Amino acid sequence: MDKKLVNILNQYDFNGTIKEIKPITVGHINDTFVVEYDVECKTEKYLLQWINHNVFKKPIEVMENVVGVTTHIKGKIAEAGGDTEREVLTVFKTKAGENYALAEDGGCWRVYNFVDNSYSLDGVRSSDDFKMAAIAFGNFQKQLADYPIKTLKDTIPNFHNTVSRFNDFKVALEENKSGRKDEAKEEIEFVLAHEKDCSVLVDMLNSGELPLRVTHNDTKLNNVLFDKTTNKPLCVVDLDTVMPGSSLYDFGDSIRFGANTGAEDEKDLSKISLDLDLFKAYVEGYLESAGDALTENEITYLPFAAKLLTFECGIRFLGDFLNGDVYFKTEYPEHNLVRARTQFKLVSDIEKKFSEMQSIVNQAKSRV
Ligand code: GN1
Ligand code: MG
Repeated sequence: MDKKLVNILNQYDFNGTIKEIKPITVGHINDTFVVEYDVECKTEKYLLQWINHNVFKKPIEVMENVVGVTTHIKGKIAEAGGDTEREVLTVFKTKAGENYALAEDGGCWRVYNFVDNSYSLDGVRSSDDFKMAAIAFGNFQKQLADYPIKTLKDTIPNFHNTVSRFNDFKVALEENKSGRKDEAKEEIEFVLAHEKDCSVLVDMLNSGELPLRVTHNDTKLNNVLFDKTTNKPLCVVDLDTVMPGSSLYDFGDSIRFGANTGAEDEKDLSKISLDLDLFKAYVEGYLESAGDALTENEITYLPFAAKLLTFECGIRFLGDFLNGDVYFKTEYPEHNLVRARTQFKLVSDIEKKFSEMQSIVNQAKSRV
């Protein structure tokens, strides 16, 4: 067993003896392990995670946000008579009373409860799944509507500020650290031709035309846990990027990932498109759960947000390809370029279907 991991776990007072520490692949940033303890005749499981400090420069502030938010949500679940063990994550404290454990190399680790009898989806099985994910994220936003937003730390400043993302991209292009910019000529052109889109939501947030809200900021479908028995959503996970933002960020990122007919890293671009039925299912679920709390602009700009968040993710992937794959985990050298291509193909398809998307939103809105 890895001595470093055992030393981290020894900072907690969990019962029993460690039976196994299994790495699992979730997400492109942190390292995650499922830990099994033998406790008398039973096995108890925990989720151990390293917070990638190259991405989260202040992991302790990330943990302050996560604990604040999960504690707040737990209160709401208790009020509603729900299951506070399964409908929200729990962060365990170390023997020293901290929400994180530091490894000898300075790395910051945390332990969550392992939500048993649950699963996540990398792709939807039906539009019902996607509608349920929309309800889960809509509820998440509602549960945090009265969270003291000023106490949240901006753990990755300008995370969804697309103007600043665009500027970062231009720096990556100029520096061309990987020397690979000629491999991505078409994609670079695509990015530069879309500059004017970048400031739309940022400007509206700055002028107050869009309200600042507590947002999740990483609303991929696989960040919703479903219950194995009921197949209903249980809870929203991956709370590292909870920060002040626009509700449109969460909506757009959900569509980017979940309403794509192909995977985020599909090489065959003919498989990439926006599934309008899935878009409709998500819009309906989202407006059903959060619609009454949203402003007119937050509804009107839903189709645009789907396009913008997809574009933003594409420029982040392409920027990382140019920088030499220093941010996202990759499995092969062109992985980030492949990911960027899927995002830009999806943006183009959204542009073609934009008026249909607007009609879907208008229809769903009239029912709120
Ligand atoms: C990263 O690690 P993961 O997969 O949850 C990234 C998101 C991107 C996503 C693209 C902190 O999320 O912003 O949308 O990859 N998270 C961070 O799949 O940058
Ligand atoms: Mg994440």
